[in-house]
Amino acid sequence: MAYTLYGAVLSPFVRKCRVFLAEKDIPFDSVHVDPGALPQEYANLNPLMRIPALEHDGKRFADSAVICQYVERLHPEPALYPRAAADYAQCLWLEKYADYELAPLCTFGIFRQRLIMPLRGLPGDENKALDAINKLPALFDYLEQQLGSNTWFVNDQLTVADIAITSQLVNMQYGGESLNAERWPNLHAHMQRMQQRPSFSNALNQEAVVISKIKAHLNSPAKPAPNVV
Ligand SMILES: N[C@@H](CCC(=O)N[C@@H](CS)C(=O)NCC(=O)O)C(=O)O
Repeated sequence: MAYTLYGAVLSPFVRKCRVFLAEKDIPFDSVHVDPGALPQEYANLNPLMRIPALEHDGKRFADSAVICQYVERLHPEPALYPRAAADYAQCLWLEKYADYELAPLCTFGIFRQRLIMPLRGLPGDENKALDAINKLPALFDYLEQQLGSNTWFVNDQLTVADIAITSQLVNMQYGGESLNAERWPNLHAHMQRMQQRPSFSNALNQEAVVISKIKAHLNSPAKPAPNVV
């Protein structure tokens, strides 16, 4: 039975699910929904009116973390959650850290204020972006220390935590900020490693088209705004 993922390609939570499914080599249909203009019926998929949502086998699920866990149960290999209890908990913790600590800064603080608000013809709040930029180093210090010289964050195996963290950092980059490789060398190398995987690079290639249309529109509003954010 096919999977249908509802969302917009530049959402870090949608990207997390797309990369997760790609890592497991699971085909899925994408249905574009604009998080800024969700139709009322979308409440049947997610009463909180947020993306992503998943439809599979007549069932509907909301929230990227729930979606990834559901898919993992049905397709346990390759495992994207560690088996051992402590590693599993650490993986969930870092995924949560990405979704609830990085996201308000990288995505809602920087990306949304600098790209999405202007795209919608609204003024972005640059003070909010600057506040996020001031707060992020403490979070990067923590992640740098958690990663150490390991390849992946938990048990040196690729997990949903790696995908979730890089997904948020990508939105920060779209907002014009980059991770300082000298200050956070391990985290920077991890981000490069993650982005070079086919699962991630395919997603980013698809997104690059949208990003360049947004930039073209913001530089010259006569050019059409993409409707796929
Ligand atoms: N915890 C949720 C967060 C989802 C989320 O906040 N999505 C944003 C887009 S990046 C959204 O739908 N925002 C619409 C809104 O809040 O009105 C998840 O992991 O799926």
